Amino acid sequence: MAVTLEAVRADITRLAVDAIVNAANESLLGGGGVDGAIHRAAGAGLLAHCRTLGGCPTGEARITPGFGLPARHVIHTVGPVWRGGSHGEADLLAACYRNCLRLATENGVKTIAFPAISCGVYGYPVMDATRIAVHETRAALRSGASGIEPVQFVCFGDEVWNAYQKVLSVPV
Ligand code: AR6
Repeated sequence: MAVTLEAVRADITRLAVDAIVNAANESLLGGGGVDGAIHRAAGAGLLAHCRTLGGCPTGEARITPGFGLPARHVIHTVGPVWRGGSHGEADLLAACYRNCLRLATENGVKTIAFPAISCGVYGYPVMDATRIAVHETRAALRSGASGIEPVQFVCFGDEVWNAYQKVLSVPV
């Protein structure tokens, strides 16, 4: 059975789902964009916990509690910085989605929300990133065994929203 993928316009820090995904950097110690918003909303406990993790390489993911957030968990992943496309960016971005969904499954997460990883400061072309997000998510959850349902793609701004409208409307 195909998993439901939804594009939503929201501030990810407000969503009461089992897990929200953070587009972090390798330090896991916070930053700007969605990372800054998540740390501000979660409170100091999240940063203290992240300090114990020793960072996270690009393409991988780590899970923490949500602390002051409505979400129970935060899954932190580090997207690639866009450097023209010939530096393994697509494989690394795909690995982010796969590793987040693997951690979600291992931790009993049933509802999850992703931001547009790498589409802000890291400069990934939005349409390409959106195709990867949707393709990898469908592939990872195809068997239905994870029980994850639904997956929300949180769109902050018109460019990301329009890209998800286009990509999700293509029949599979
Ligand atoms: N809710 C949902 N999406 C958001 C929110 C929010 N509250 N705020 C921003 N976005 P970015 P990256 C969108 O730059 O490109 C940080 O400094 C934003 O509009 O947050 O992966 C980290 O520490 C964009 O579409 O992440 C890293 O150093 C998307 O989230 C670096 O930025 C991702 O934009 C990571 O860069």
